[in-house]
Amino acid sequence: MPARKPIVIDLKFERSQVDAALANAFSGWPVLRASDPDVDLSEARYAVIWKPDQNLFRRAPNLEVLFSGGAGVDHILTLPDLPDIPIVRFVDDSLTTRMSEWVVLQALSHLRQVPAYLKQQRERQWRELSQPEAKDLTVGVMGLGVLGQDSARKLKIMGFNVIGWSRSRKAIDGIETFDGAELDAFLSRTDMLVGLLPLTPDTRGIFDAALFSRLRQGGALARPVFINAGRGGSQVEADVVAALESGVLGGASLDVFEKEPLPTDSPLWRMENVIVTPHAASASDVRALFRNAQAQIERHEKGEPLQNVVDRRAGY
Ligand code: NDP
Ligand code: OXD
Repeated sequence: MPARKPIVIDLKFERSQVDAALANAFSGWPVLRASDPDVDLSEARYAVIWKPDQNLFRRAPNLEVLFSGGAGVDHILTLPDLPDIPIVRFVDDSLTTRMSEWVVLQALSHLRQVPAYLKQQRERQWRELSQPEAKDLTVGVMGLGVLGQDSARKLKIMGFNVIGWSRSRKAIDGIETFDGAELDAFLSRTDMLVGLLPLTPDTRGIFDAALFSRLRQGGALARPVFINAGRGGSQVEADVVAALESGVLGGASLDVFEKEPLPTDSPLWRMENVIVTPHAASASDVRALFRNAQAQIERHEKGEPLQNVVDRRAGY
């Protein structure tokens, strides 16, 4: 068997998590830690990375494949000195399932007025609020990739009327879909907007005042709700705040932000109809990440094609 090529790990995840996962990963493969400044990375052929050090590619000039520590690759595509080699996204059932849990949780929270009931609870107020059924609302999912499609299906199971929008039209049972050119038609039908888009030059700032003003007003919740777990760079936060203040939006759930952590002086922290989570909708399971990378490395070594390779021109 040919000698196994070194794999370098540069993941800005919690160290104990990475250590625990590494203890049982990549059996038989030499693993190097980029966090050790003295280790020689010149022989490394594979890298598993999430927000790596700026000098990684200078230290490891002979890489053949990069594995993203997450589904999103915007943090990789903007790295200086990025080598022209395949980049593999992280696609994993558990990541997908947990994202759908978060999306369904947020949709139901707004449907069932959870922020308003929590406020009433703190004020010891016993008052029933109007609560439409899921079927009375249309949830529009922007981004029908691995995560968007699973979320759309699970929203549908909960009874929502679900529609979806993506660059190229998708065929999904029971879900009406729109392509990139049909954004207006999609938005005008949407009462709850779910963002599961990657951050690319085309999607940067896409969730802005102009877009919010095209969402359907007067639906079962009276005003549209914005739910975003894609990337914060896709939303114009000043416009989100203004739309919530003016009533163009009736509520929001945000997991991602233009700047993370969300600055303590952001008005979003204090808005009663806003649910903030700290980029935690669906964290990568490091053990699954390593299993996935090893399986793909073994495919690559056998001359089989890599899976989930990023299209650099499209940016995701
Ligand atoms: P995919 O690459 O599988 O899907 C991306 C989807 O977005 C595709 O449907 C694609 O269209 C669509 N899209 C991309 N650009 C455009 C555009 N300009 N106009 C219209 N549609 C567009 O990604 P995933 O579903 O796996 O992940 C989506 C994103 O979720 C990640 O990039 C990441 O940013 C985020 N994420 C967030 C997490 C969190 O915890 N908050 C966790 C994991 C991921 P098409 O189908 O035509 O290619
Ligand atoms: C991802 C993320 O892209 O966690 O996987 O944001």
